[in-house]
Amino acid sequence: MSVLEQTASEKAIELENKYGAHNYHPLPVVLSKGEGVYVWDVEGKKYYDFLSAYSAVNQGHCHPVIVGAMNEQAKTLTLTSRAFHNDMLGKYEKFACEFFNFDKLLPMNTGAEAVETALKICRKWAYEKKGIDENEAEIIVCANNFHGRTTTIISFSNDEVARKNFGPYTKGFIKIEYDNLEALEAELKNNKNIAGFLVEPIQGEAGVYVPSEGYLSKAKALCEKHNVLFIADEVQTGIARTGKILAVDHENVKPDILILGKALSGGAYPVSAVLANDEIMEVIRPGNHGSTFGGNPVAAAVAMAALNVVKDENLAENAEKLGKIFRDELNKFIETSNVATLVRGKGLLNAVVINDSEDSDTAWNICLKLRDNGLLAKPTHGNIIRFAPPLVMNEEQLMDCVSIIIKTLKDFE
Ligand code: IF1
Repeated sequence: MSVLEQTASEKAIELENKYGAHNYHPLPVVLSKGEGVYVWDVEGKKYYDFLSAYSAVNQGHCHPVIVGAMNEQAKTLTLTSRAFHNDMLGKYEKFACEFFNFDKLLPMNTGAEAVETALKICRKWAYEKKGIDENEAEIIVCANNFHGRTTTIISFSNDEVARKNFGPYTKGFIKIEYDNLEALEAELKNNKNIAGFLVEPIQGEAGVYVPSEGYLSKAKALCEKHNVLFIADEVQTGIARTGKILAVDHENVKPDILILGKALSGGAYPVSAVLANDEIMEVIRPGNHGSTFGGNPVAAAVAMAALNVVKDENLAENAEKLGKIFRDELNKFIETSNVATLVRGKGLLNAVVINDSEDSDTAWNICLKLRDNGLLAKPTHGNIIRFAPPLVMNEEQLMDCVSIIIKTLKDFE
C-alpha cells in the first residue's frame, strides 16, 4: 500500500515495526489521547480502556490532580539524584509510610526494580539478621509467577518465552505450587536457608488466579513461625485495584516487605517503592543500593497526588462495588454461554476464561472484535481475557461495557 493511502494508524504501526524492537505483539490500535476511562485512537475513535495499562492507570487517564502535580514539580525541580537531598523526598516517604503503615520506604522506578530491591533486602536480612550462611539464602516463589523481566526475575519464571536463551540464570530460588500451603510448609520445615517467600496476592499474568480464602494469612503465619520474610508483590494488585487499598488487606495480612509500582503514580510517571519496618530496612546502608531517578521530586509529587486521588475518590470502595456487578452480570451470561466458561477476580481485576484451547486465537479474535465495538482488552495467556478498567468508572459506564462484552462474546457462540 502506498504511503499516500496509509491511514494514520498504519503509518504509526509501520514506524514501530521498522524502528522498534519487536518485543511486543500489541493489539492493532494506535492511541493518541486518554481521559478517565476513555482512550481515543489516531483516527479519533473512542474506546473504553479495559486494561488500564495492566493496572497502572487505576485513577483514570491523565487525572487532572496527578497531571497538575507533575506539571508543577516539573517546572520547579525534576531531578537532584540522591547525591544531595531535596525538599520532596522526605515528605513523600513520610506520606507513603503513613499511608501503608510501614517505618521506611526505598524509592525506585519500575516494578521489576522494586522486586529486585526486595530480593536484595531479603537476602541481606537473611545473612545479617537470621544468620544464614553467606550465598546460601533461598527465596521461595510460586509457579506461574510474574514479577518482571530482569535476568534474576526470569530466572525463577516458568514462562519459557520470557526466560529461554537469557541464561545463565540466578540461583537461590525454590518454586512451589501457588495456593498450596502444604508445599510451602514442607519447604519451610525442611530447609534452614529459606530467607523469604515472594508471592502475588492474586496471580495477574497467570490469568487472574485468586487463591483460596485464608491462603495469604496462613502463608504469612507459616513464614512467621519459620522466621522467613513474607514479601507481597502488589505491583498489579495494589493501589485499590482489588477492592481494598492492598490485596493483602482482604485477609488483614501485613507483609514484611511490600512491593508497589504501576498505579502508585496513576500511570503518569515510573514510580515504584519497597516498604518495610526498621528491623528489616536497616540492613540497607549507604552504598548498598540506589538508582539515579529513584525518589526524584517529580516521582514524589506524582505519587502523593496519585495516592490522594485513591482516598479522595474512594477508588477501593468503587472497585469493590463495580467488580461485584461485573462478575454477577458475566456469570448470568455464562450460565447460557458456550464461549465463556467462567469469570474470576476481585474488585476490578477480573478475567473471563474462553471455551477454547490455550493455543487457540479465539481470545485474540474476541479482543479484536471488542476493539471494533469500542472496548480495549487483551488476552493474558491463550484463552483468558483480562478485564481491568480504571477504578474511576461509574456504574452506567460499567453496564455499557458489560453489554459491549456480552454482545461481542455472543458473536463467537
Ligand atoms: C510486560 C505481564 C502484567 C507485575 C507484577 C512486577 C511487575 C509486573 C505483579 C514488573 C509487571 C506488566 C509488565 C508488562 C505487562 C504487565 C504484565 F503481562 F507482563 F505480566 F501486568 F501482568 N510485578 N507487569 O504485573 O513491573 O517492571 O513492568 O514496571 O513486561 O509485558 P514493571
